[in-house]
Amino acid sequence: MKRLRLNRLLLWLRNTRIGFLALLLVLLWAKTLFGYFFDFSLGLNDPLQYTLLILNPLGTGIILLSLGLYPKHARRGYLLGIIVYILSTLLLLANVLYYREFTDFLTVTTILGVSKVSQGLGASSLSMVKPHDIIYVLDIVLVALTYLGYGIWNIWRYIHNQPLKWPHFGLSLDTSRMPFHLPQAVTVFGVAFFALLTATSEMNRPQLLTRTFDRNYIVKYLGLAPFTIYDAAKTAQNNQVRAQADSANLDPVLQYTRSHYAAPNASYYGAAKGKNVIIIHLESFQQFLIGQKIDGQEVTPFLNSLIKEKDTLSFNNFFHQVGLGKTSDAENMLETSTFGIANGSLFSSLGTENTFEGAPAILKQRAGYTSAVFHGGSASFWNRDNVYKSLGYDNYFSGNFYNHDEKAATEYGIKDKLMLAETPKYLEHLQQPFYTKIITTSNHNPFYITQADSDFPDAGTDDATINGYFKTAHYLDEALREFFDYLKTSGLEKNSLVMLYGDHFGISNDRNTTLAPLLGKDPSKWTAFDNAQLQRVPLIFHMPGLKGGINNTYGGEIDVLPTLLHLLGISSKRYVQFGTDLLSSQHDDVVAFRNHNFVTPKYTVLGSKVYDNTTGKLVTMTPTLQAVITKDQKSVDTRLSLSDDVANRNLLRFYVPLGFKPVNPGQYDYNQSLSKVLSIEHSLGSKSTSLYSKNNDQSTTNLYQTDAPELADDTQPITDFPEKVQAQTDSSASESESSSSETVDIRTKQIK
Ligand code: GP9
Ligand code: MN
Repeated sequence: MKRLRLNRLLLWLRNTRIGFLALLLVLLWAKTLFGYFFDFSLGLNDPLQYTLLILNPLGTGIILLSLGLYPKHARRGYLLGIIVYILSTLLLLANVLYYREFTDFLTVTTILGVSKVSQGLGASSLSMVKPHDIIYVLDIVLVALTYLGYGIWNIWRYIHNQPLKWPHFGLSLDTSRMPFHLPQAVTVFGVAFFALLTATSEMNRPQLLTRTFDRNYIVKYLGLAPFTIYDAAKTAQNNQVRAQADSANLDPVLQYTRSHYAAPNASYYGAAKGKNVIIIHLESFQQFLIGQKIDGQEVTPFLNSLIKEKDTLSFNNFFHQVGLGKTSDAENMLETSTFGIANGSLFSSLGTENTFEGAPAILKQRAGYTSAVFHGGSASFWNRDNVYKSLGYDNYFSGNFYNHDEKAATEYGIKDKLMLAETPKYLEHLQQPFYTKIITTSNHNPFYITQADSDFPDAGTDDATINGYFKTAHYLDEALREFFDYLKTSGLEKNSLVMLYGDHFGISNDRNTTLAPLLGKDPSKWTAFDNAQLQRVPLIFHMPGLKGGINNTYGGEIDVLPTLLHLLGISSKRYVQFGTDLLSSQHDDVVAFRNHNFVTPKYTVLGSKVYDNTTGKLVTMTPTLQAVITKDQKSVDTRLSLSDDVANRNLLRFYVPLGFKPVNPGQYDYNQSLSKVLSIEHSLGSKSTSLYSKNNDQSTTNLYQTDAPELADDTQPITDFPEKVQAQTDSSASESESSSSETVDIRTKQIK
């Protein structure tokens, strides 16, 4: 019985058009799953994600292959199916090769070779071919070879006047008429299946398509073909908006930013001239954590003591201004002093193609800074692997450069103590002065941490997210203490300006009433005003000799770049920046939120509601007050809409500030970041200013003390470079050997 059924199935696959297309679907599905599990690392976290991943090639496969059912002529239908199959296979294989080199998926601009940022699928990707890649193309190659063989044989037959013969692989051409509406029914089934998967994905990862966190995510949830189609649609849309813009659109922008400019404060201007800049991105870190106690224990004892130091300047009315792009919006504001976009993430949607006047480029060109980002997670999250090039970052040490093992990993990277402890082995080789950003990740929703990592008391609410938040924040605080200790012992502290900032909320508004009692507030009296006050995040500058204190100025992330540039003694006047120096007497203290709400030192304005900051109550409106609020709202609206224009229409391509050399993103290859810094260090010889060189070619990594439990058994050598990047030290050693008469083995110089 069973045998009979199997036979019937085989006959159906062989003898009907729909059966043949189904066979192609199964083959394509199998190949795609092979790619998903053996070539891509998609970071699967739960059974639902596995299920979605396994099913996602089917939805689009059915839709695309169903095209082969429509043509009346059978041959055309078969041919269409085969074309779809070959193109899908090629798309898969091209992505496999590209991914192997760049740990990222091919975008349409990369495929078309018009991207300024991404290297295309060039010769180097082809050199990444592995023996098992044959699996992707074996069937096509075998069929092609068989046809080639028959072709040659047929030439012989033709010469000898014999009739030609072609292979049929046991298939017979099904020329029967398609049953009524069958093609439509199959397509509709495919669409419904795809829609079901998309809706389930959206439940597992809300705002998947609006926020575009990571290309990895879209492939993981929806599949490779939908990602490519989605990317093509977004690219076309962006191109259309850009094509309509011209340099005249820039006039109102320049008019605004020039008149809005705030001159520096003489007592701070240049206070950190020539110093290294070390920015520490405190993930999801809100201001209320500072000074907060749980069960009588300080959540952030280190930061609490840091802000009391005489050479620490911190801000306690500093607000995050992010939208859907969260971390990436914060980074964008800090690096460019322009806002994120209204819908989605500017980094993800526009960061590859847009022109920026980014902090790393400004600092390199004005003051010779070397720049680098350190982040223990996937390089492509928030499209960072492309955007950092557009911003002019010289180096990007992402997850591949860190030793990950299961114990070290978090959803977004590796645990902060390990990540910070591993960073100096790269940091010490950067030429000084350097501009660096270290992105922490442990303090991220769902704020999960093991007992071994944090024995901080439980906050005791009935919300595990809130309880976890204090524990992960405490863990981050301990990690910071270890990092600062290293800065001191290695001598970096005295040459560096360290800046710490919280990127955005960790506790979302819907949880705030549960949080309220811990903050000494009555949950029944909690209002939208209170939510807005929790948009405060820390901003802390620390540098020996800096005039410290707690500053009450109202400001936000948009204001950081002009503040920082002025501390470094670099005027920000010539750049298109929407923020103003927080230390300037002309600073604009109307803080715009991304949704056009705003806060001033006196009022919090949420839509049509105006709250008094001192009472937290709605104000009684007077005509004079109304005039003030209307004026401020207008200024907020202008600022946001001009910034949106700059981003969406890519207006900075029309503006080159005095002396600014536009960044050429194509010049960076972040896979080579280690070999790059090592060979620069080596070729500079005694002129090298890296910490390593200044330390008589001795590594400082042994000075790093951490109590991370993962390192207690010392099985994980964090001072070693991970195998993947170890090869770079080999190649840069041989490069320097051939280019210099003095032969030095770089490996023995900097590995413990
Ligand atoms: C990932 C991390 C998290 O790299 O920056 O981003 P978020 O979810 O906070 O925007
Ligand atoms: Mn974040």
